[in-house]
Amino acid sequence: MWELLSLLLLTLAYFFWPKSKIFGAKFPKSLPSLPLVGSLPFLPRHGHMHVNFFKLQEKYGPIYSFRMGPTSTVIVGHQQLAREVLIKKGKEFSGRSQVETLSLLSNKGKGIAFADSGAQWQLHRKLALGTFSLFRDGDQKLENLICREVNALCDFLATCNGEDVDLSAPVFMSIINIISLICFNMSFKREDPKLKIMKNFTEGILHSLGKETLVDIFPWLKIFPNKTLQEIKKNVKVRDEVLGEIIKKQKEKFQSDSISSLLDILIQAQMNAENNNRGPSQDSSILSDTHILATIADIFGAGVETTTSVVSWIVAFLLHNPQVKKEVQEEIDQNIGFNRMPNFSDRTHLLLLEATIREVLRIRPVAPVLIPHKANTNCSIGEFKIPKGTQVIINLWALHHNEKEWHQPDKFMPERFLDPTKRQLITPSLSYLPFGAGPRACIGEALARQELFLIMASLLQRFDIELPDDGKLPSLEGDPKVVFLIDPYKIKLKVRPAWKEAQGEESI
Ligand code: STR
Repeated sequence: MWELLSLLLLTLAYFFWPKSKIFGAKFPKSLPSLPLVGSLPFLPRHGHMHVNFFKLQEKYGPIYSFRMGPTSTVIVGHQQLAREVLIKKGKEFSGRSQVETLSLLSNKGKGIAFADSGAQWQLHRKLALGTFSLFRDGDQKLENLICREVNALCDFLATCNGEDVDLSAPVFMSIINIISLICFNMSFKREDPKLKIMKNFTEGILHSLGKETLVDIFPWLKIFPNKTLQEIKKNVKVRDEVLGEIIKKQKEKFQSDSISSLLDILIQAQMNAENNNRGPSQDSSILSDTHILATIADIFGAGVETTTSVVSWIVAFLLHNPQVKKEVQEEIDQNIGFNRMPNFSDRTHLLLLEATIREVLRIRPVAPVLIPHKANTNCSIGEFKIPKGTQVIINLWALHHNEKEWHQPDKFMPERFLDPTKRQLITPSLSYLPFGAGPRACIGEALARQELFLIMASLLQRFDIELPDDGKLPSLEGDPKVVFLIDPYKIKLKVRPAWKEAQGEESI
């Protein structure tokens, strides 16, 4: 019986083994594949996916393909080809395929991050990008909002002086407040029970999304009960209730002459679309309340999870590299001192801190394979033909760890982003795209960079960051979900004597 089955599989494999010549002269070289299951049996099952894809480049080159169930996927692991996909042919490759888990999360492809390219995605992306112009100057200036929250964060952390703490929880609360101010023009008190609920559902979504789930490969499996899908559904339901309630409350307060948040912008667009002279316009069907909720949920999730995780990575790398930590602190002491808070223009002086942030984004990118793209039309990458509907994955990990571009890529070396005199920041290689690029580039890059800089500068100005009582260093291995998370760890924060002294002098 088994012999027969093996023989059958081998015969089938022979006929279905991708033969590039048959497939049309130039499709990227493919991993072996079997009928129905595709290349699944030939994909490494252990270790991190982005690392496995990177290793496969040794055998298959910088661009190759595999089949998963019914679709072909192309993996790109070189900066020149990646730039062609993301920037030069950004429009052609701006599609997203609808997989079951992401479809649950985005309410069938609504919102921005997981929406397929089209009028709805374009409009919501434009409105979300436009929101940042509300926070350019005046009372609502983004930098001031962030500084206020960071100051509150530091005040809170000072109450944990000398204790072992998991930094990510308090940081998460502050980042939620910043994103709430942008989305709703409101913030939460640290003890508000809603914050805990938000932390739970965001973490729940993130953890269930990253699990290896066959459902995304074989969509028809969804007819069987599936624990992961149940878990996502449960968390999405709580999320929609919590955000829905806030949206409802804020909507009642809406005044068209004072637009001050992403929600206001979305409501205004919705009203304009509905009150169009010629009756509801085309836009009104893509600006329903559920569309608004989906966009807010995207910005919320993206704004919170990413920055919180990067702060944890930076602190972990500083603990592993105490010399860098010391030098960054000296830089802060010399350029800012202890009598004022850091601001964003200090970025031109705190070069080692800025280089450290850039290096962490290189060595542990937030999204090591970005979010898969899809070809909207028949097009090409380099010399290869890519048929419409093909999934294209950019392996950012491969770009950031290319030995030809980066000297000792696995080593943490912030100084690679500085010129030899250490007086200027440099871009040492084009093989670096921590925020992606092109029409799908991260919307929150400017926000993230300000948050990371101001949080790290303020923390290091005020505290010494040390190992916890058990002396355990955080693991730098990481846990790649949709966001490349770091395993939870504890640290000890101690208010710096020099800072205390300066505060004392001030109050005299
Ligand atoms: C985090 C968990 C959550 O509650 C909602 C979202 C939706 C948007 C996602 C976000 C997630 C994870 C990080 C993403 C973001 C959109 C862009 C961002 C994937 C799943 C990145 O590309 C890093």
